[in-house]
Amino acid sequence: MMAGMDRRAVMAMGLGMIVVGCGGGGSSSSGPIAGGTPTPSPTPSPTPTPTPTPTPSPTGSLAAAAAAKGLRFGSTFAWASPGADAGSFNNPNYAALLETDCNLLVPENELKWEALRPSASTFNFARADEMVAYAEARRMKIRGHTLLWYVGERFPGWLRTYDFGPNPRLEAERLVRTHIETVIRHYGSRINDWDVVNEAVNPSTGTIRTDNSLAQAVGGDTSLLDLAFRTARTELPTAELLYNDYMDWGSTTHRNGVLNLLRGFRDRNVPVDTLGIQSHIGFYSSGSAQSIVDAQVPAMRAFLDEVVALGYKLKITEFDVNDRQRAGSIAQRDADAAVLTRGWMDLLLSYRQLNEVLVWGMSDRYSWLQSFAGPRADGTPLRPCPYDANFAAKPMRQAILESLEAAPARGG
Ligand code: 9MR
Repeated sequence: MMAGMDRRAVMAMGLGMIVVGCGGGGSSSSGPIAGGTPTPSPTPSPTPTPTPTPTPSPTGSLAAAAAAKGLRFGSTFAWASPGADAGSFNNPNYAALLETDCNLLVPENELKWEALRPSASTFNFARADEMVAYAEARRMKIRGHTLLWYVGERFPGWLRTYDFGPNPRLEAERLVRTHIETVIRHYGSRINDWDVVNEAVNPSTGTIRTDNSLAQAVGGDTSLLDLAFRTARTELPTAELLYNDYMDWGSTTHRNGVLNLLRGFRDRNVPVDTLGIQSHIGFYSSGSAQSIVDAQVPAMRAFLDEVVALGYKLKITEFDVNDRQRAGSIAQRDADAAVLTRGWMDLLLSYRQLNEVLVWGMSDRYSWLQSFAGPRADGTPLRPCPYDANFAAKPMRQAILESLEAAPARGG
């Protein structure tokens, strides 16, 4: 089986079946959802605050290295109450990583419909507000994720079974417009960078997803996506508006589908500025890490060339490396992951249209991948992030640093 097939299957499965973020990620505000059946969020039992571990001083700062090239570097973080063991600003170990390396943060779950909108008519911003305030107090930029995640399993329960009434199209438009206006008006230009639409393309077919209640209410066309971007632009004329998806390496059908969507946005004059490249890369075939990079880069480069030719900017929005299927010692896995990281970053950073690099978590301890699709065969935890589960810098962090240092400067 092709590497890309493996990956598509894994991602489609994961996003369609069970995605349970670990630590603060999934458990803080959006619970697991299995096969479209709403299940209540598990309430995590309180865990003691980890004893602060002396973290080996990493070289430099990723944010500083990025800034030297006119870029930003950042990470996701999650809401958790003080004392909880989570990838949160309330966890001093985790906050130290954010404050060392990031000048850009994105809430992992707390700005999603599932977290913000407990019912059609109510909104709850409490957790997201705390996170935005934390970032602002440290002069970090915050980006918003996401105003419309077009995957039914990711809708709040009420929306999955919603009665759209006699005119479903009008009601779907009203729900989406109300959501975007309410959220954007709440933050105003404090959040001026939004993943407006997330994952609207079916990776297996390359066509727009039709298997969610909103899509069905409008008959499966792209009108709600266009409406989402137009509403966001009206509310925030200067914002950077993204279409965000995981058409990463090995997924030709998905990439072609995203290209079609991006062309359609241009044809219809839909205000989309940037393609968010999630970058959940990993080991989906065997061979040396460098041979995996070499096999994947040409197709990804051809894709990116087409995206920028359409006038889009780029961001890496959710980088991590899935090493679930990679055999070997921990040292070898880390070295291999660093090779993948360097190959991916070098390719993406070679595009001056790319202005931000975000990882989907700083520490292995809280990565969503720890609970995604089961454990590794050898029972060891995955190592997808720049820092290990004890907050020590890994070769991946060094690879990101070196790639930022080697990147061409933007804006010159
Ligand atoms: O990491 C997130 C995890 O904690 C949540 O449970 C899950 C569902 O809300 O979403 C995860 O983040 C996803 C992101 O929002 C969109 N791209 C894929 C990410 C990993 O599934």
